[in-house]
Amino acid sequence: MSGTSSDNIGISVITWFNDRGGNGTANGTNNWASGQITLFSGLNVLTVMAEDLAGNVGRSSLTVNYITTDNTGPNLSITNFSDGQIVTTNLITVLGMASDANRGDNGISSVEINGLRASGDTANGSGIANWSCPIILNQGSNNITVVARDNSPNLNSSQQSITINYTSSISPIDLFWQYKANMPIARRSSAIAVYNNQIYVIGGDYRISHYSSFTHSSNISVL
Ligand SMILES: [Ca+2]
Ligand SMILES: [Ca+2]
Repeated sequence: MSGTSSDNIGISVITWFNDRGGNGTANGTNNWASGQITLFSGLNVLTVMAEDLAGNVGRSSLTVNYITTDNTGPNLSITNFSDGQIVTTNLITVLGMASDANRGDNGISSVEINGLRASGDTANGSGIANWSCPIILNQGSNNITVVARDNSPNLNSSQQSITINYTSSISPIDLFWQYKANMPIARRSSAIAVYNNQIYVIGGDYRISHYSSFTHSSNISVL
C-alpha cells in the first residue's frame, strides 16, 4: 500500500494498521509506502494515519476483501470400526473425526452417515468435529458411507466407506462353511477351524493319517 500526504507545517510519521491484525510504520511521508501487509481471509480494513509536526492526525481507510479459494475436502476418519468388521448387535454407534485443518481451515459444516446427519458434526476453522451416529444394521453385509463437508463456499467433501457384517449370533461352523466350499473336493469331508481359541472339526473323516495329504492346507482358513 502506498500513497501521498501533505500538510501545512509538515508530516512527522505515517503509520498503518489492519483491523484483522498487524500494524507498522510506512517509509516516507509526502510519498509513503507501507511495505508488505499480511491479509486475512475475508474483509480487512486497512487504515493509514498521518501525523503532522504538531501532533494532529489525519486518517484514511480502505477495505480489502481477500478471497481464498478452498478446493480441498476435510480430513475424515472412522475411529471405532474397521472395514469388514463382524458385529453381533444390530445397533451400533459409529464414531469418527473430521477436520479442515491445513485443508483450507474453513471448518466442518456437516458429516453424514448413509445420508443422516451425525451428532457433533460441525467445527470452526481448523477445529476437529468429533462426530457420532447410531446406525441400525441389517442382517449380513452393511455398507457405511461417511461424507464430511468443509464450511467453505465450495462445501468440499471427503468420503470414507466401510463394510460392517452383522450376524445375530456367530456360529463358527456357519462361518467356516464358506471356506470349506473353496477346499479341494477330496478334503471337503473334513475340515478344521480355530475360533475363540477352540478347535472345531467339521465332518467325520478327519484322521491323523491324512496328514500326508495336507499339501492343500493353504485352503484351510483359521477364523
Ligand atoms: Ca497540520
Ligand atoms: Ca477445505
